[in-house]
Amino acid sequence: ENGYDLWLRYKPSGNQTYRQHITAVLTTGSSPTMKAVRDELTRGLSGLLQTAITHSTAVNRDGIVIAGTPHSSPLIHNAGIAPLLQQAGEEGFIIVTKKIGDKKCILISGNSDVGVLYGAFHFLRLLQTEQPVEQLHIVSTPRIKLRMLNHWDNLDRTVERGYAGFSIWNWHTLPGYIDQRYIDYARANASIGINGTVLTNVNANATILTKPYLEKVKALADVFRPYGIKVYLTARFSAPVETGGLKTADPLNEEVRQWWTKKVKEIYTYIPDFGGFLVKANSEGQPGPQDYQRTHADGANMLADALAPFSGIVIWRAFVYSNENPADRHKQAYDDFVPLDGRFRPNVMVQVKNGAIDFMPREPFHPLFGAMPKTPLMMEFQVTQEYLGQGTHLVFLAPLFAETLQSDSYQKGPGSTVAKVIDGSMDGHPLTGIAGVANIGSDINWCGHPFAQANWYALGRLAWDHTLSSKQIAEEWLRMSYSNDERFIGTASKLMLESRDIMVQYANPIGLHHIMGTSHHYGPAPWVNDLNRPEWNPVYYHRADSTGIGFNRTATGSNALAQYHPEARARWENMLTCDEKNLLWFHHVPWDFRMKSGRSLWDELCYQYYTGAERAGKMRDTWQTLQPYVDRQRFEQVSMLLQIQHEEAIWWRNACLLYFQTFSKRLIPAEYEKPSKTLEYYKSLQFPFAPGI
Ligand code: BDP
Repeated sequence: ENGYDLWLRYKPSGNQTYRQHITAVLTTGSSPTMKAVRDELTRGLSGLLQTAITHSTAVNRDGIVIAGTPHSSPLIHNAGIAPLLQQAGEEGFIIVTKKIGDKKCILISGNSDVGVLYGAFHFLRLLQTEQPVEQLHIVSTPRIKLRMLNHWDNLDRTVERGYAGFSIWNWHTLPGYIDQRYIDYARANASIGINGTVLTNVNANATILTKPYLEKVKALADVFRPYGIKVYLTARFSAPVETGGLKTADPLNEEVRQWWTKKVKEIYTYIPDFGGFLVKANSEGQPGPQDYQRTHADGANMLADALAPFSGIVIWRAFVYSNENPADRHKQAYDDFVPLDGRFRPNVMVQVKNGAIDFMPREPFHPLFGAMPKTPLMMEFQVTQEYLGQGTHLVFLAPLFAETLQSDSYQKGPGSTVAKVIDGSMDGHPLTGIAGVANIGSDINWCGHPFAQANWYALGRLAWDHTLSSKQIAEEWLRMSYSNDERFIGTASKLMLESRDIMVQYANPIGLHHIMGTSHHYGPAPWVNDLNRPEWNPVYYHRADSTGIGFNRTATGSNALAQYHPEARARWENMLTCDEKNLLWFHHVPWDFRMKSGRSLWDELCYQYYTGAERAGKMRDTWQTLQPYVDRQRFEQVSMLLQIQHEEAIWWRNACLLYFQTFSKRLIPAEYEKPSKTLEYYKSLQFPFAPGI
């Protein structure tokens, strides 16, 4: 198997009872979405049940799967399910077993066609994961309104931080040529409830807003529409200058405002349900309103005004930092955005990365969550593993996503979780969203590493329902992507669930962060100290010296901790009681500091690095025991990648410990095998050199 089918493989089910319970399909309605429902049920059921699926027009036997809305189907309208449908809301679905006349049927319904589509995919998921279907009573409704992917795809088809080939958008052959991939992409997204996609990189190119490209974008939007997916674009703030011939992009300038108004109108002539713009402004060299002494709110509101007549929205990113804030990059987004709370138009969302630095393997939640009650904040996770082993390491991200979502901001008392900020329940926002920076590319298996598909899957499932456990998500994905064999599931899900912790241990233990290689961000380079801006250098973040290591973000240091609610920061502010997972994130800690384990900080650092690397080796060994359950191609791919991961875990361990040892002046405890190479050797490695052990 090459992985192209993702989690929609529809292999023959081991459950023999399904054929009794499912005898035919009856769909109503003729919209393109209902056609997609019919096609997917036919495809899924014929694969799973290994039988030709009968399409029925009347309820003339038991076991008919009836799919439709009460508007298109009198059968459903009269089935007595109105109260359930009310609970399902606009995009939700119900799946219930019901007698229609004297026939026992399975009803898949929703208030909209796309709700039915989500229901159909969920029903197929039940079968794919071998759940009982005799007596179904499911009502499901998304907790988050905008469930999005952000592609960082450039128009030349390179992908910023993409590790799975080139962009799947073939701008050259669009709009005339519709690649089957676009349709399968839409199916995969709809199967996990994703309903929005930003096609282009946040480091934006204004060309996407020109006519020839809008025609191409329209072609994609037309493919995605039946699957409930809206298209969004990144807007380069200086587009009026670059493609409009204006002298300025000042958001308060009348000509500029008119340019955007006209541009937005034009976009909607091509794409009547266009979602809106995602904007990175005044960040890492991108143009923005501050170039004209205007605020982020001025910039966002100008675009929001242009989009409002069409119900479009602006998603304005809070990922900002600049040289002018040398004390601590951690603080800038909060400092810039909190004063603007209440000053954004209702159709603006502010998109905040999960942590204040940058998609690190482990970050405390971003202090903006809960601190801007008047503004709907959208979560930005990174599905592509820029800082988590990129295309070669198996790291299942659901635990990372869940850790952030379950963090307590305390902003409205205990239980004010980040999830409640994001799902709008804390401050009563109707507009809510979760975005994931996509890991999708032109590789035959979409995501590069066979297990990276699980992170795309997890993003969608958590955006639909952030209360799902990482275990459930891992197991669903494994069952659908590999096997329902319990022996496989038990071992493989454990491997997935531990993988992120293991990665943190061998790369960024005890709260270390941003110590990776320059620009490519692959592998360790904690020694780098010569980059132009202080906050680009790893040494800025770990601050190792003869006395200790870590970034003092307490009141005696940068005081970034003050940006958290007092009860939230209580977990971290005292070095003696600080949650050790984040200790060096918040404190500069003496080398001989006594850790909870009884070890000194230096010994603990060694322990973590050695244990992490050893556990990475165990992941590889565990995978070998799963050979009987996995097809040859994917088994071999994962085997090779886990071998690389183990070698690179040792690379991380040795490079970091040898370097930090130059400050600690302490020995690596005798029980550990000594690094076989010198620090100079590790410093000399050039990407993409992957060292042997
Ligand atoms: C950083 C990436 C960079 C992105 C930036 C962003 O290295 O490529 O452009 O985030 O999110 O982590 O804008």
